[in-house]
Amino acid sequence: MAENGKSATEKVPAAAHPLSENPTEIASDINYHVQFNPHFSPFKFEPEQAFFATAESVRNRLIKRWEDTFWHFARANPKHTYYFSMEFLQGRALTNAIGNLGIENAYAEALNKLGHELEEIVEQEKDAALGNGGLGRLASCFLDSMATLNLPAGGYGLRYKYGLFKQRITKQGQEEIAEDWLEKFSPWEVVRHDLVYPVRFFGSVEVNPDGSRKWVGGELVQALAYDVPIPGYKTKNTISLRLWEARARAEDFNLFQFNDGQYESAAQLHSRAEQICAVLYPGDATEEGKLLRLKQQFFLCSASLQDIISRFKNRRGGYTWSEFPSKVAVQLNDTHPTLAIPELMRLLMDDEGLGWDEAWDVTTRTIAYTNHTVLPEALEKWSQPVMWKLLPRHMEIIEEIDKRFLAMIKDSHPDLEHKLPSMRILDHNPQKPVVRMANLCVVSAHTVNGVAQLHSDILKAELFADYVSVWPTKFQNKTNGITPRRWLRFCNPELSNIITKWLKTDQWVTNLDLLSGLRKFADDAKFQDEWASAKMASKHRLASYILRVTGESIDPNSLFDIQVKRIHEYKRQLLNILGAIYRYKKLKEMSPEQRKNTTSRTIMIGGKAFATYTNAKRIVRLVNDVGEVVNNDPEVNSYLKVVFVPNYNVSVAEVLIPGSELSQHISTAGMEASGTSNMKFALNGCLIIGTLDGANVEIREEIGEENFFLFGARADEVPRLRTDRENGLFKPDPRFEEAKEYIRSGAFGSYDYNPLLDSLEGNSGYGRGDYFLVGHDFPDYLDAQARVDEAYKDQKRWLKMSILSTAGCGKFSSDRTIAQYAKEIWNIQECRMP
Ligand code: NBG
Repeated sequence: MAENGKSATEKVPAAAHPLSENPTEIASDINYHVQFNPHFSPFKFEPEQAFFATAESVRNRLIKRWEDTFWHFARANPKHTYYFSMEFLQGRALTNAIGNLGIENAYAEALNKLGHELEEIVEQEKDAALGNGGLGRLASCFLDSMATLNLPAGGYGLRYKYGLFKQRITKQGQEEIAEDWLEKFSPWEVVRHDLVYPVRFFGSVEVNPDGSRKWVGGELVQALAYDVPIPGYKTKNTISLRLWEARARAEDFNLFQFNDGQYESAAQLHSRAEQICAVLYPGDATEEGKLLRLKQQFFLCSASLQDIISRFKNRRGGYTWSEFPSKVAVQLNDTHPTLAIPELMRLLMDDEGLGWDEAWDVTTRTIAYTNHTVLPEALEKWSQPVMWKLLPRHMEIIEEIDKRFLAMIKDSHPDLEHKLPSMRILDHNPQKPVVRMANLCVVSAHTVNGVAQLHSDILKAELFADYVSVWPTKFQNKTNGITPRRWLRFCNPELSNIITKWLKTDQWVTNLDLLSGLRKFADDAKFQDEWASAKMASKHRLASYILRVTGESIDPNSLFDIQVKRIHEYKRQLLNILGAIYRYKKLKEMSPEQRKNTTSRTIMIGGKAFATYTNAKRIVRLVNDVGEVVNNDPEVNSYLKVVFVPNYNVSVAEVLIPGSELSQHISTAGMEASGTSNMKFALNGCLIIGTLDGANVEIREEIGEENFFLFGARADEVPRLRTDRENGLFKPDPRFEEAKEYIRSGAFGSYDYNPLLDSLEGNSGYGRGDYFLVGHDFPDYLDAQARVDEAYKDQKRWLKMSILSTAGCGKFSSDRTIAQYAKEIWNIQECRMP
């Protein structure tokens, strides 16, 4: 691989062997990997062995294209975007890879010849869960779109040994278990021993005789690159997700101590290096935890920038630094990679000898920032003393940026001077001096964007309002999107086939707007029939999955109602479960005859709670406790089931979403920046019950308000409702009181849910006094759910709404989002492989 360090004019090596699409040849290729590239006994060919051999055979195809793409980019030398993200939630790769390469059928046939079913082999793969939720999955959807749109672009992240934990549900609720996705190995990554960079921590700053400064001493680790090839759909372009792993150097292993029997201290630097990429989001309640997280962030930024700079310097025809921003765009996925700003400044000034002004000009024209949240606890603030200790040179640079920002405001925006305490980067609060990472991003990035229109409006009107008059054109919106490949074409083949058949083209897979062509069939009885049977097939698949993982049997004829996402009070799973409790209580009060007139429902809730987030964990337990009672109550369990879906992740979503009929996106308005699962559900013909929050607003606009079950306070009403509450003006609806009382009565076991219920009481305070307005929205929510029940009784109408949901989702393709980033923020053009 010559992408780095070698000139692009060197000869492109020829492919070692032809990449056949003939099933017989593919089968022999798979066999070849079993025999000559064995990771197991070559005499075994169980599904697991078959998966690894199949994946390696697919990987070889990807590698060929990936090498060719890099050569092509190197020769064409276009501007390149690098997406910096602490999270990539890739999920499984096999179906996606053969799907994007258009060789699913050939592989299915080849595996058949070898006595295996593709469906079963695919299930062997562990999810690469190097992320938490929407932000990480968005990054992965973006990579798919960048490749598919033939953009010179790629991602930089960390190769965590343990990604997001595995969630096990016990009688006590959630238990976290380390998930070793690399237990065997990952067949998709290419280790790059040619790409190794030193990364420093701690140490001190030295002043050179000429006055320039230099960061010295401290602790050095090495960043080693692993490349994951990312194939585009129906294009040869295959880009890279480059993940860094931290390693200590051999010379840091103290052989003397080891031979002296001091094994632990001999390997101390090694184990400290290993900690860096050990886990995604290590707990940060302790000082050590905070330091480790900061180390992770800096490690990502430093290694990636050194790599970018080395590539820039090695490009054809030499370089001048002022050209850097016309060759390189860096996108910061939230504030986690903010240290890229002072690190780029440091590399340019201290290593490359640029002056402040020149370095600042290059940095600010290179870096752009996406904000993904307005929640105060998610806006990162790092302690100044910790930063001084870990990154002394960067703190000097941040101080200078802050100083120059203050001077600029005083000089050219004196009207804003009184706002400086909250606008500046450094908060010198003597109790807790911090660096405000979002402010550093806003001051330094050339563009700042939100992720849905409402969210971007809120950024301009509230969070970043004071900066708007300083930089009126800096703020943009880029409504999120999802890849139609993974989230419809591959996860829902039944529905995809019908769409292709009726649209008479499969072009919708790369031009999602074409789905609007389905509108004209929304009332067509034949089309509705086919639509309904595709949905039913997916519901059956989902029901068998639920049976397998929970032991609960659910009825595919009931309405499948799903809420899956990280468990958080603002996402209001509590509203959902209180609604379920109320429904259960009413069913209990009905006569058997009355029950027969109700709409049977299966409510599924899934998601992980952060290990130290106590109320979120109580919510998980409550859902399970409610399920335990409801599902075992013979009087009502043919009308209602409540199921907690354990260990929600990307591949579980691929089963749940196609089988869903109603999904809940019910956050307190103004708090969910965008949401992206709402788009996935709607794309798969699932109706939404939701608030006017995040991207719900735009989804409702696109699919038509009559096809969306809306309820709840609007974002602009929320502050007043909170004040009313503080002033004791809130009068709870009796149904809300009834549902809470039912829990208190012990109907769902003896666990003490008072701390959770107390969060819904009282008058004020974040997380208390019902900050998330569950009580306010509850009656409206129940009414909306009643409208759902009615609508479901009329299946023709429901199907029409379902079709119109899918038909209206064109806008939510991540291809559209990425095309907008490319044009409006990055200024990059497609660079397609011939
Ligand atoms: C999340 C938001 C979601 C949004 C995703 C992707 C963070 C910090 N933010 O609403 O909560 O859809 O980002 O933009 O994870």
